[in-house]
Amino acid sequence: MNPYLDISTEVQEALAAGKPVVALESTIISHGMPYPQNVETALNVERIIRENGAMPATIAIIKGRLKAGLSADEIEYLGRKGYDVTKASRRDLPVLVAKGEDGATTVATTMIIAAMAGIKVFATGGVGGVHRGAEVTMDISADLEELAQTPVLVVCAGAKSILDLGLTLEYLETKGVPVIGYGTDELPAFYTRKSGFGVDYRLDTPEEVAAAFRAKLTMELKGGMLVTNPIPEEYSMDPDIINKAIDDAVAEANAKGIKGKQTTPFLLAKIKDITGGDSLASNIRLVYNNAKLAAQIAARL
Ligand code: PSU
Ligand code: MN
Repeated sequence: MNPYLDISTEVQEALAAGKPVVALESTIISHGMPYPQNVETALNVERIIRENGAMPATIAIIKGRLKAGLSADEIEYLGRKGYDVTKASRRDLPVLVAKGEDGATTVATTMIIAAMAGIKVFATGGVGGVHRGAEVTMDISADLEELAQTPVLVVCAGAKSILDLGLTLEYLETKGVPVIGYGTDELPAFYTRKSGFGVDYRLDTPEEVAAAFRAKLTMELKGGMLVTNPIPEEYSMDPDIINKAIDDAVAEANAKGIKGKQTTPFLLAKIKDITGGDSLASNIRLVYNNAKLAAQIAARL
């Protein structure tokens, strides 16, 4: 086993017994939501995964250790510490580990640590992608490169239009990452069920998704799979309101010269401010919805 990796006892036992396990990220805890909703959501997500017959493994870096499976105290610690925990993508791992620091894992890093631990399914809210204006800034999330090379299935609610959704799909196509619409032909846009962009394949049951990913693993095709699960209708937002909030947030980020790893957290926080917390409520609901689907897929894999 990787000498930097700690797998919690219950996650180890589940893996050894061949039981379904679902990985969860921690950037969403430290950077994606305010305290205390972040901790409450993270604990609820774990409960939902258990209720659906799988073992949750929240992933983070704590004092330089790569953790698969956190205690409630560790989740509380990351949630309280918030932005003071370094947002850790692939390039951040070596220095954080060597210095014994904490890191909140993005989709990319969560995939890396999940793969090290032998976990194949991961649930989150939104993935990183190709940012608007990337043809000049080259701001393309390391999440996409990870999906291209690490064999973990990621369940998300599509991508927010803080990204250029068309370019994000093109990039995933180039990298050979299947983009699945769960019960939909259209890429969901996180807060809304529709984006105007088509997915590669529509699959309607956890069995079908598990079968497709199993085929990918068996063929030893490099990389993961992106399952996009639309937010439940009752929690979805008015597209005009949310798109206006996103446009305003992107304009402010550009005016302030926000760059690099700050961009995504800045935009997420702005959107929450502009919509007065409605987007946070939707965000929480879609994460629960993804956790449930990921547990169902993991159970059939
Ligand atoms: N998009 C969201 N919510 C999030 C993130 C992205 O809608 O919480 C987080 C995830 O952890 C994702 C990361 O992996 O931001 C991507 O950051 P960047 O764009 O800097 O790669
Ligand atoms: Mn970026």
